[in-house]
Amino acid sequence: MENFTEGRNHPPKTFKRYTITSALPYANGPLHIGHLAGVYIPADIYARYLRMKGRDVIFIGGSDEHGVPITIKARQQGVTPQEIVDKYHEMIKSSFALLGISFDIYSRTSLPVHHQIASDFFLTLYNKGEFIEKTSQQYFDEAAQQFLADRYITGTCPYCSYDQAYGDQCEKCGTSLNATDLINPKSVLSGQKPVLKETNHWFLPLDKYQPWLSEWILKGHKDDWKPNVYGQCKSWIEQGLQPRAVTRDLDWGVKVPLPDTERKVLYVWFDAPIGYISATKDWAEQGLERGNPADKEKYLNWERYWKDPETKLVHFIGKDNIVFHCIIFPAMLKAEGSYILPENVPAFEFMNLENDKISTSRNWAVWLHEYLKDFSGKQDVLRYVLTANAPETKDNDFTWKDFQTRNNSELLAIFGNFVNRTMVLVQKFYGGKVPSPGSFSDLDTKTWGQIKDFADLIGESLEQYRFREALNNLMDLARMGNKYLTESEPWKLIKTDEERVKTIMYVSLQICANLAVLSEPFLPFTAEKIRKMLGLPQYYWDDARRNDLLPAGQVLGEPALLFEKIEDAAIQHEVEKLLATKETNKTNTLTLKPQKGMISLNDFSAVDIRCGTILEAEKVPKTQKLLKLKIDTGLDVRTVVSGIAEYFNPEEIIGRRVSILANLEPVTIRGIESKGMILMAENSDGKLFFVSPDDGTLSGADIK
Ligand code: B3M
Ligand code: ZN
Repeated sequence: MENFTEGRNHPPKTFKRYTITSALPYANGPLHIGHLAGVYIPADIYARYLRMKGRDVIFIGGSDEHGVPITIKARQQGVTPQEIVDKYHEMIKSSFALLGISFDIYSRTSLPVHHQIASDFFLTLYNKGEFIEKTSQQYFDEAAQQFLADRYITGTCPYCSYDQAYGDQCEKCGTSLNATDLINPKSVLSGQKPVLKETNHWFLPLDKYQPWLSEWILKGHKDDWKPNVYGQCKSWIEQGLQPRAVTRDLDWGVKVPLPDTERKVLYVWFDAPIGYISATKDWAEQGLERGNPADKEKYLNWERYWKDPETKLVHFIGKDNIVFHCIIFPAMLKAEGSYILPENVPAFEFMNLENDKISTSRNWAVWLHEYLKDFSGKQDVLRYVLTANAPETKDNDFTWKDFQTRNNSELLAIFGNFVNRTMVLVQKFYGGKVPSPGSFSDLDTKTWGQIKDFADLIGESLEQYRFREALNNLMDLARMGNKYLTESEPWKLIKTDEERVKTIMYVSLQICANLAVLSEPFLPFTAEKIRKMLGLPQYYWDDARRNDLLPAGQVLGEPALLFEKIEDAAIQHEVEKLLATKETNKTNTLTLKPQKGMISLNDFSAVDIRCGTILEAEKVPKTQKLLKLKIDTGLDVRTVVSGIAEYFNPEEIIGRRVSILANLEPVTIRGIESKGMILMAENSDGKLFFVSPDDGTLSGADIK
């Protein structure tokens, strides 16, 4: 085991093992590229790299199956929360596997092992007197007979006036809120204004941990945590920390393990991070049952991954989760007393899509399961593009055009092209057998000398969580290979200097072998393809410090293409999908007008609305909007002038069923007497729709 430094002012620290966690996605929807770019791909690269360094690593993932996001989704779809989490857990888990995310365990928080561990954790803190119990007034929906936790309540943010802020957070300005801070609070369940009702909850007094957090983060991690992470923590701590409720009045979640707490559960942000611990136990239990017997000792001592100070704990998360992983969870671990703390929390910023924020509700996303269908076999292309363009230090943008360019002009033209040229030439010249090198030229010596620097170069970037830089360094190795081939021109020399060509091809093959080793964390599927072609074993990372991975005389497999060109048509297809989403969203967003004042039933019964049928329709000359309609109202056939010409062609609407306000006083429009009005529904963008009675109704039937 070797030492390495993280950050300038820290002494080199050696760790015996690594616990790498990645945020547990809510099992309430499929995964999209934002999740991947910001959390799972970097975490996977890091874990794969450390494993190749021969370190003892556990890489943890799992579904977050509690909390209001789940119950709201269940309600929207009219199914139980359990059905929601079952559906999405399976879907998420299998997409991760297909993308090659190499979790040691992908667990879920609805498992009994998690309920047990979370509940024990709560009890330990409770018994140590680490909580304060408080009675407070909380919003309650009388119609639904339910307290309104977190996202069950929306209203106007008191800080930025955003009118869709949640009861726990404003997603516009990022401020964390209490439901009682909201202006004009509204229940998501009934749409009504909720009432305040007394309830009691347990709070973790974060204020008590303020001095310690200040010391640990602001002094201890000033140099090794990313500036975006450190900055957020600093601002939280400087604002002053408040006690935070760790329980909720809800029916879905880990039950509060205390008497008389019937409809209370642990707050999802209390139980979810404990999910990392229970996932580790889940891993150990499964390992003992059907894992490698040689690892028995590791499984039995699974707690070392959480309690041994020689373990390095790293949380991969998106920036919206920083406070939970840097402040609240560490305070919980500290309060419990027997756990280690995260060494680093390399949070990423957000990935946007075609210049717009990714949004599940607006369906503005590239969904992983759809990508895997549309671009089957191209997992590494997505891994590559999302790493090359990772939102490491600022928000970034994914565009399909960039995706295509990076595939065609980088992966294919640089990486793939080099390996392919080498393989094809070796096949042609030597029937696929690695030649023995002759004496080295200056160019050979220089290239040979450079090959072995890449392992350390890329490794150092990865140890510092600089994934873009690391990937770029890897591509430099392929660039170097191309340059070497181009300058050496073996295809010309083969006619004049066969000995020299052997050396050139030998050196080129060694570069391919190094690429196979060093690309593994980033492009695991490609690395495996190259390994197969070259007949290489699974090397360790540091083997790539050697430049003679491939022995002379070894027989290679058939050359196969590593990457394919992505054609315009495939990109066009994706762009059109997004355009269609944009169109749907335009018509789907309705700005609601407030309800009008009350009328009596008497007022309403004065209104005579009938079912009618359009018999004739023609444009009113010299107007844009008006159609002259002949309507069969059942009572008579009459003329109505209607302002719908922008949305309907006269020919198309003949025979349409309509609702007509029959007893409206006639008016003369453009010299035509119009008797009545056709009822239309109007979207926010002014688009009109007929209010059509069912086909079974007869013209003249009353609408009341
Ligand atoms: N499920 C929130 C999120 O997906 C949450 C992460 C939990 S990590 C312990 O952003
Ligand atoms: Zn706000």
